Order: sequence, then structure tokens, then C-alpha cells
Amino acid sequence: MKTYSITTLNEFIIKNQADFPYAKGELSRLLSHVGIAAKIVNKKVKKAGLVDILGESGFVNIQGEEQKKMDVFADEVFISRLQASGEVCGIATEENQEIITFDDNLSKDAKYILLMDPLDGSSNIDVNVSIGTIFCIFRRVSKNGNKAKPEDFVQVGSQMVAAGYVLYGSSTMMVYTTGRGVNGFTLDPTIGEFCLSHPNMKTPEYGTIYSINEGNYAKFPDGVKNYIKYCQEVDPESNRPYSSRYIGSLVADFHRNLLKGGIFLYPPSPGAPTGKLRLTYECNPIAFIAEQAGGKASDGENRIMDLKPESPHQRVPYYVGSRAMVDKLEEMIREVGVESRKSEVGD
Ligand code: AHM
Ligand code: MG
Repeated sequence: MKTYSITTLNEFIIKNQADFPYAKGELSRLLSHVGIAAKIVNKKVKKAGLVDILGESGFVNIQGEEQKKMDVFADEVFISRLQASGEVCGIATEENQEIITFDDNLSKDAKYILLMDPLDGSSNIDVNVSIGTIFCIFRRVSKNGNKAKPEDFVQVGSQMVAAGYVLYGSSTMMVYTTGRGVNGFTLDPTIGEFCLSHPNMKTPEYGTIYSINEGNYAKFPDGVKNYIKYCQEVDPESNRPYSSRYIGSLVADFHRNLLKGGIFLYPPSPGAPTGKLRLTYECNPIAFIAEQAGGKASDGENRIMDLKPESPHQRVPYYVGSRAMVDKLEEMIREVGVESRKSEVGD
């Protein structure tokens, strides 16, 4: 008889708790609660065309963008589920200008904080295209027994203890890391559980996909323009021209490139000198997963996970994906810098 062997997200989390000899289970419980909230959001996302949740909520978030109804719903679900878990003392989300601190006794004793974009790529909901949730977890630096403090939410990315994303796509997946590799779980709707489907994910060192909003080409820095030209050149040795693929949902674009090999780019422009994506709850978590899968994440010059955020909502230029592709891009950005410095001194 054929046996049906699965490992659920919870089973996997508990099994791997043994990797952390001093762990008391708080992080495991927190990750499980993220999974539960994701299932609630998923249920609503999958009904998006059927009920009155499409379109705008009438509110504008702190970035001045219209909040979609689903953004608001996902934000509320994650905040309430995570508070109920008692495992975080505070949360920062894309939808809230201020950090959210919990002042019940259970939460004040919690040692973790969480930053998240509850529903990324939400302009894609109305057109039935994949969207995602992105999150990361830090140990608090403020004293236990008190409310979380602003300094808890501006820690350098290399201090993350866990990060992940949920992709609401043709199937729903949760991918996460605690710094010991990356594992992916696909939601089996028949049993309502995330099941291990992509153990120990690794990304190809070389890829053949580049993902960028090329409509903004004229505004890109010269190093990025040169790299795009390089991607489009014919070179059978390196499989160029590369394929251009852009969904406009970071999680979906990154996930495809993670599996197939590729680079995602969101450069700065004169109107947005620090780019569009937010360092703490979009770039850092995806960077942690990229690195753990053998890839790389950069702002064009520096490792993303070495940047010290000034605020939880700070934006940063972002390049992430296959290591060799990010290396090449950085090299081309450096070359332009050297050339322009030479012309400044009249060489
Ligand atoms: P959002 O957080 O408001 O949804 O914006 C983030 C999204 C990313 O998912 C995506 O990579 C990017 O914005 C796309 O931006 P653009 O439409 O400028 O290409
Ligand atoms: Mg976002």
C-alpha cells in the first residue's frame, strides 16, 4: 500500500527547534502563529472576486498610497493574531506610521518583535495576479517586561532571527528561514495545512531572468542601464539575451527567480533617490532568504543586511537574486562610479 507521508509546517518547526539548544519554543510558536494568520488571509484572498473586498478602502497609508481593502484586512488579521500569540512585544507594518506596541503583561514579557508588509503588491489583487506577505523577526534590544521601543525596529538586518514570505499564487506557499537554510511549504487546501514541499531551497548561482520595471528605463542610473543592455546582448556562452519577466509583486518575482535563477532590480531614480522598496520589511526579509539559499542582496554597493535603518519605513535601492548576476551588476555600477570620478578630476 502506498503511504501518504507529509510534514506539516508545525511539525517541521517543532522538529527544528532542536537546532536551537536553548530555545524555549517562543520562536516556534511565533512562526506557527504567522502560518495561522497567513491561512486566514489566504482564505479571503482566494475569495477576492466573490465578495466585496476588491478596490480601495478610502484610507491613505503613510506612504501616501491608497490602501486597498485587502491591505487593511491583512494588516488587522496579522496584528490581532500576533498579539493573541503573546510571543511579540510589538509590530511594525507598512500600513501603520507608528510602531504598534502591546501592553498586556504577556506581550510585554515577549522577547521578539516583528516587522511586516502584510499584503505586498496589492495593486495586483483586482486583476487576479499573485500577491504576498513579507515578514521578519528580531530579538528585542529593549528591556523585557516593558513595551517595545523604537530602537527595537531599526536593527541592522544581520540581526534577524527569522524571515519569510507567503505567496498567494496559483498555490499558496510559505517560505521561511531561521538562518539554517530555506524551506518552502505549500498549503494543501484539502487539509488546511502548509506541507513541506521545497526542503532546503537553493538558488542557481547563475540565472537567465532579469526582473525590472523597464518603463522607468530613462530614469535609471547609468550602471543599471548598462547592466540591462548587457542582459539583452547576444552571447550564447552565457545564454544571453536573458529573459525579461516582471509581475510587479516582489514576492512573486523573487520566488520565481529563486527557483529558476535570476535577478530582481528596483533602482533609484531622480524622483525617488532611495528607490521604492522598504528596507526593514520588504528588502531585509527577502535578502535573508536569498542569502540562505546561496544568493545575494545589495543596494548596488553594500550588502542589504549590513545597512542600519534610520526608520522602519526607510526605502532603499534593491538588487536581489543569483549571486553571479548581483556581482555583475555591482561591478557595472562601480565602473560608472570610477568613470564619473575620473571625468570630474579631468582625466
Ligand atoms: P506595495 O508595497 O505598495 O505593494 O509596493 C511594493 C511593490 C512590490 O511588490 C513590487 O516589486 C513593486 O511595488 C512594483 O513597483 P512598480 O509598480 O513601480 O514596478
Ligand atoms: Mg509592499
